[in-house]
Order: sequence, then C-alpha cells, then structure tokens
Amino acid sequence: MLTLKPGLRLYKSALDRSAQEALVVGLREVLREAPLFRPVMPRTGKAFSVRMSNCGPLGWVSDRSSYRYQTTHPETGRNWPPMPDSILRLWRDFAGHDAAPDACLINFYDAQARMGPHQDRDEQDFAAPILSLSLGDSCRFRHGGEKRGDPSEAIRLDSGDILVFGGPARKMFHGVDRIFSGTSTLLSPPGRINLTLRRAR
Ligand code: MD6
Ligand code: FE
Repeated sequence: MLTLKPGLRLYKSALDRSAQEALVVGLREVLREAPLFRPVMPRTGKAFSVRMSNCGPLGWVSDRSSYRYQTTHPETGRNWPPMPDSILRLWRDFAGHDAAPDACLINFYDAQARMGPHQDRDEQDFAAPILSLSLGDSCRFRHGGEKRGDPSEAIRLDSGDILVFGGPARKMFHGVDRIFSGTSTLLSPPGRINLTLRRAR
C-alpha cells in the first residue's frame, strides 16, 4: 500500500488476474440487467465520452437537469441490480470503513474516452471514503487539491489497482487524462472499467 498524500491510498495489483476475471463475470451480469448508458452534462446537454451504469440500491446519474443519485436506471426505469458479493468484499477488505456502500458506479472507457477534472460531492456522507477499482486498459489518472486550480500529479492506474480516497483527500479534484489502449486483454470489447463504491446517503 502506498499513501500518495494524506487520505489517498493506492493498492497496486490488489486483485490478481483470476480475481479480476471473476469480478468481470459478475459485472457482465449486472450490465445485462442495467445496460451502459451515455449521460449528458446538466444544462449544456453535452454527452460524456464515458458510458455508465450502476449497481446497488442507488446509482449516480447525470442529465440535463442535474447530477444525482436515484434508485432506477434512466433508460429502463428498473431498479439497479444488487452489488455482487465480489464487489462488497472489496469494500470490506480495503475501504477501512464499517458502514457498507450503497452505490457502485460503473464507468466504461473506450480508447478515446476521458474524464475531466471533478470533485465527487453528490454524496451525503463525506466521512465515508470512495473506493475505486480499475479493470482492463491502463490509464493516466490525475489528482489535485480541493480547489480546481491546485497543483496536480498524474499516476498510472493498471488493471487490478485499487485507490481509496478518504479524509483530507475525499474532496480533491481528479480525472482521467487518457486511456492506454491495448495494455490489457481482460475485457472484450477492450477498454477500461472503473468501479467506484460510495456511501451516497
Ligand atoms: C476513473 N474515477 O478512475 C474515475 N472518483 O475512471 C473517479 O472519478 C473517482 O477513482 C472518486 C474516487 C475515486 C475515483
Ligand atoms: Fe470521481
């Protein structure tokens, strides 16, 4: 485990290949029930380059009206599927926080997708950390401070890496600069999946 700065912990290769494959089997089932959708930004309606879905009681969505958590998929209208046990286990093993997560956001990046700098602040419980797992292609992940203009640093995240944001790092700006396509054979179609486990309420 590497502490990158206070509250920001990186577990390189937290999951080995077979654990990653088992997780992907569970995710495929989730995505069959709750297909990836392409959110748009509030107000402007500009499309995200990332596609998303969720599992667990609550899911994060973005549309022309707002960013928010809701119990249903914006396109199918159905409840989000439950979090697979393999995902809940990650929280128990790495989050260092007793209360269970109630939301798991699934981000899918193709080779061109990016995630602009943002803070995660749509949750009601900032005492709980956010746990992020990377699967598939590697990426360049950028993290900064609590203000948009603060100096930032980039790290590479590879398949099986876990990042935990908590405490003083909980509201730092972060984003994904680029995907290194072709760096992993885990996913087909290829790309990167990032799971973020949160306590939204
Ligand atoms: C990503 N991650 O890695 C985007 N947010 O694809 C996030 O936006 C993120 O990794 C909050 C906490 C951890 C994260
Ligand atoms: Fe985020």
